[in-house]
Amino acid sequence: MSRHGGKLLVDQLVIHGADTVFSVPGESFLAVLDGLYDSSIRLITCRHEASAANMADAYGKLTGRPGVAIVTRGPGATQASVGVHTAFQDSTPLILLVGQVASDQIDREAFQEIDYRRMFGPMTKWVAQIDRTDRIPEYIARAFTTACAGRPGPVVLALPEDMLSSESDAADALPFHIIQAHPGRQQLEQLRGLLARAERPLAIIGGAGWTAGAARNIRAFLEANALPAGAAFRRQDAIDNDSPSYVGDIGVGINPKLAARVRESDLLLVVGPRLGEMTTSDYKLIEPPTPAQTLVHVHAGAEELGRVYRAELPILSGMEEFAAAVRDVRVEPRWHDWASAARADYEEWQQPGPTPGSLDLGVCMVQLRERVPDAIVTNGAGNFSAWVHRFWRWREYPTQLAPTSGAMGYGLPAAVAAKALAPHRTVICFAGDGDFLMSGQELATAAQYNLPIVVLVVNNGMYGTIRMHQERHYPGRVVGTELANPDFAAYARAFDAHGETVTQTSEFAAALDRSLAASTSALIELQIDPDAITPWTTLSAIRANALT
Ligand SMILES: Cc1ncc(C[n+]2csc(CCOP(=O)(O)OP(=O)(O)O)c2C)c(N)n1
Ligand SMILES: [Mg+2]
Repeated sequence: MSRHGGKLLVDQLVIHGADTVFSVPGESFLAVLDGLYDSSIRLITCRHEASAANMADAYGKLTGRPGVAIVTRGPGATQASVGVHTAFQDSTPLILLVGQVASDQIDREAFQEIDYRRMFGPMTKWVAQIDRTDRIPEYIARAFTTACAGRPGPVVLALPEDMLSSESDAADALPFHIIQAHPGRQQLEQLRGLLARAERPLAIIGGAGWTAGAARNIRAFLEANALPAGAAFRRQDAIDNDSPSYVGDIGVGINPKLAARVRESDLLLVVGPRLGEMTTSDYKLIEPPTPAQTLVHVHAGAEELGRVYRAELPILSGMEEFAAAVRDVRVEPRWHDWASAARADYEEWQQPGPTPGSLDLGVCMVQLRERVPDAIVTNGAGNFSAWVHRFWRWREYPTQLAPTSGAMGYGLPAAVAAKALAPHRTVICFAGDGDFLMSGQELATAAQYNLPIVVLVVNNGMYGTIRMHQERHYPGRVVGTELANPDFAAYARAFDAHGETVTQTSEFAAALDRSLAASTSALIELQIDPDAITPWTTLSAIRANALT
């Protein structure tokens, strides 16, 4: 059977299980679009390539299978690169397909030409160019395999135009397999021995590669052994936050009492996270290269084990494989008091405290939790997300879509992708006023594909995170961080969405109910006091502190 390269490529995507593709079209890959024309794949056309790539990242986080984005040459690829970087830092399986100039023009700096190997090299697991139509099945199969094997991550494939339009009678590939290691029996025995000798053990759960089943298994193991467990930065859904074992997030804005417990613990059982800068409070919470605590580090990528931290017991394993194996490991816990005190600290930490201004975000979060406890929650970057990390409760995997890379503009496209994949779930996107306008135009995509989401824009009139750092390091010298904002509710209405503006805590619940009842997307602008810079301190206190 002879097919053009675009059709051959789309057929391979279908074989490997892709059901949705995110794109901004380009004349460089017309043959792929033609292949999509009568395929089973749903094509979601976005308003910006960053969003297409971020949607593909969200797809990868939600399904554990590569999200696929297709973008055009130079301008498309450069715009999409933020999503590739996020997928790399977040260990998300992602495949970015990029148009490339025709092979007889290559290396002339032809129109929009880039050498993708050089451009994407440091932020992908693999980047290649498919030069022969008949090798498309081989390259696409390898892309899926590589994106998911071990530590997941992004793959970029460049597609020269003439390679796509040429015909080939190449045969299809077989569906790919997800390749993960299992923990050895001896390692589990060693783990049991280390736990049995511990007095103040603490687990840190996070990283990529979790599934709902793995989350249940790890919870069963933690609860059966009365083990307290924190969540790594923006990985708060791998353990049910209602579990008596869950003790809070170990990331930016960590509960100081939890930070003290990490330091005091004598055994750290780290399952999944890399132990990056955000989870280790700039590598100060846990000492590199040899932590004070006995470290058991379970990770899916061999190259991550021993990269920064020397573990007493490194275990190379996928999360599903480890969680299934550890589920029945039992020790006699000697740390009931330690564990219940850690949980009590968390419960206390989740109570909103006093905050400046008439709108208390902490109280809004609690009301939101009561109304839509099972929502999928997304966010980008900014101080507003500290309220999400602290006050939301994730109860099920996967329900958190947030960039550990700290990329602004992630939340809205992630929410659109989540709604496309889980149309019956409530999807809530948190954004800052700065964060939101980096991808606000995707409200058009939500409208076009009838994917109603609820966006909460926390408006403090500034790039608050940077202002906070400014006040800390150069107090009173405010520059480059102020924002003059549009009327966000009116902006939403321009996209046929429901728009609300809330300035008082007491107005929030009703505005939320109206938004949840809307048949379209909805946006609630939450105007907060700019002094309320985090849930635990104020801008004025930071400045005063810096001046003394
Ligand atoms: C794409 C990108 N650009 C810049 C930054 C640096 N940055 C981090 S947080 C932030 C401010 C976010 O402002 P906003 O969304 O209004 O949230 P706030 O901190 O005010 O709550 C900036 C500029 C970033 N993380 N990502
Ligand atoms: Mg702001």
